[in-house]
Amino acid sequence: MSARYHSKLRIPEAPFRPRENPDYSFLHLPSPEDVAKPDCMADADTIRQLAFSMVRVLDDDQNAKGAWDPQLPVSELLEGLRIMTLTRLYDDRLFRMQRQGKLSFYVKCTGEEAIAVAQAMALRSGDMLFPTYRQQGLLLARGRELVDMMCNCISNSRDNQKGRQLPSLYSWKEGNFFSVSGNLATQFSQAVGWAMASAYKGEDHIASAWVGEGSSAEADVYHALLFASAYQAPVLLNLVNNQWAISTPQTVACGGTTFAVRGLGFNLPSIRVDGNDLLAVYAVTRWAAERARLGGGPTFIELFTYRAEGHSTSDDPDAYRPKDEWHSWPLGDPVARLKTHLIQRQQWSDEKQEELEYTLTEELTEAWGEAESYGSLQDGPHWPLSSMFDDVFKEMPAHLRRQRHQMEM
Ligand SMILES: Cc1ncc(C[n+]2csc(CCOP(=O)(O)OP(=O)(O)O)c2C)c(N)n1
Repeated sequence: MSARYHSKLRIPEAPFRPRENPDYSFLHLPSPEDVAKPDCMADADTIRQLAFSMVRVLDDDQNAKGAWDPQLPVSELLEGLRIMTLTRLYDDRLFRMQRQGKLSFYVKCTGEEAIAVAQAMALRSGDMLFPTYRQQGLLLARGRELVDMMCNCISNSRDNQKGRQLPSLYSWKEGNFFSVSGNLATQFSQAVGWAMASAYKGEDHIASAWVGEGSSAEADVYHALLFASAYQAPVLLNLVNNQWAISTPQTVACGGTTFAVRGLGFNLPSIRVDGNDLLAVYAVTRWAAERARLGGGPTFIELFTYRAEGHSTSDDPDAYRPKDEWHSWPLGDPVARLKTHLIQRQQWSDEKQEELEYTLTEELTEAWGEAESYGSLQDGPHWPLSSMFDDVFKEMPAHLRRQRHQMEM
């Protein structure tokens, strides 16, 4: 036995734990002007640096700078702010309803609103979305009725999933929003398959999938990257790094570098972007969508953000991270940042934001009242139990017919 060799195990840790003072100054955040914007058909190998750096547009003072500025018209920025604000207020309302016993469960996306909203704005309505449970902003941006989303969460008679899904796991066929799966990471392979079919048929629709950084430890993600790369499928593969997978810090799934670099091993253009900057997320998504539509294949995108609240209504983040750590997050609050940007351009004001929040709150109150008119969690009406046998097989097999009959007896 040699005394000179000692293997060493690194135990991945969170940067800060409860009662510590979070200080994220160790993060390297380039200024928007430091990151070049390549042509969207650039060879993946020539733009490797984008996987290590970070695309930003809004600087620390919320001025738009640099080559990635998408130069969106003010009307679109205001619409982005409106939908992000609606997403936050919708989450707050449904969270409160859960605490009052009117929902069984809920997942907020607080702090991450810019991702879904900007990406929905940058994609076309015919593009197919394969989301996680934290992209409710996609639905709101695509115009899903609030009442329908709420009925989905209450599991009442108007729930389009007939009470079979956990609240927050939405599905909206007409909006090209694929059913959210409780089995994490399955959507990555599904999106690649859908995109391959779209290209095979010669269509110009592309697919976009999202996965959390924790779920990116699942092998499904790498099957998807391989197929996307081998077949050059027109798909956007978005990894949302919100720092936490319930109580597991991102260091466990990461391996000490950026998540974006994973795409490089598959020869995919791989870009890391400030996920709390609506302009930057929009610009990167447009770049990748344009590439996919022009036949340039997939792009792997790491959206760098922070999960501001608990994982879900079943979680207490104060048990594993400093209280209010979000306020120390150097990339700030996406809603406040866009609001400040627009105020500085004299296109918005605090008073207008207050007015907007008031109007949206009224809309939410009205929608909740209407949603409960289709049934409440406590009193129903709910879908009949026997309906669980429907929609599984085109023609119901004999053994299921027998089981349904037994249930109805
Ligand atoms: C295949 C699978 N493994 C584990 C779980 C349990 N689970 C649900 S959410 C979650 C954390 C996911 O974290 P992350 O992917 O980082 O996404 P986030 O919730 O932070 O958006 C886990 C482990 C699951 N639903 N499916």
